[in-house]
Amino acid sequence: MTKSIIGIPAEDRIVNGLHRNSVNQADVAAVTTAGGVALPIPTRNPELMANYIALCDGLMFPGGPDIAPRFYGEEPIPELGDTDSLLDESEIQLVKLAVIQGIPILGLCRGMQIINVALGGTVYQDLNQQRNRQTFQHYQKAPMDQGTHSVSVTPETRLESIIGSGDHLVNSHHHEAVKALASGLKLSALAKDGVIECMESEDNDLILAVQWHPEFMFESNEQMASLFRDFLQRVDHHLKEAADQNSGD
Ligand SMILES: [Mn+2]
Repeated sequence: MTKSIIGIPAEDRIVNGLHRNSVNQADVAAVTTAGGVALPIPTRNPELMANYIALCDGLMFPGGPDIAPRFYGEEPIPELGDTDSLLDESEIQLVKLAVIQGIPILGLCRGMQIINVALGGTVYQDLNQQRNRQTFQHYQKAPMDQGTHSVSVTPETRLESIIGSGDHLVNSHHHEAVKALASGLKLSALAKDGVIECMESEDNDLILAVQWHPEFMFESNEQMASLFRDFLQRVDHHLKEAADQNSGD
């Protein structure tokens, strides 16, 4: 049976002195367990993203380095971590193309932030430095397959239909976070300190993104696994719609 192809932008990592296009196996395993196949997308050539996206049925934006603040109109503060403009530019291109082409998106951690920036939103460069209210620990010291802080799911959201209402325990490995949501996106979960932990499309099923890392929890946590199954269902739904449109011509 044909399987949906999920593009995953690859980070540039230097291993033994060589640049490698790197994708975490946890991201690949999350996609394949949910029934798709994973396609790493090299990110050194942002101008080629239209060519790569033509090979993909869906896009998953993974965790990774900080985002260069120039992409949302700010100067870097001292607390900003590693950034890579080519990764940023490539992912921003992919998000914009996906929205135009109606290709479903799942964002994880940095992935959520870059989706928001691509669509005109902003992020905190450093939660502890830039947020003028109590901020809980979002860079956990616990193992990544264990949840450490809770998130409250917003009623009547797609997230609620996937993982259920109320509070859920999630892992957390970020010092940046979404600040102002881009237009077209709505809030779907908050941490108890008010940090935005999930966002989704306002008017369709194209975008869902979480600030945590379900790819490190899905093997032992059914709700986290269901985030990836829902993503593959959104991809299937889009493919069926596109096929119906073509056969109607
Ligand atoms: Mn968090």
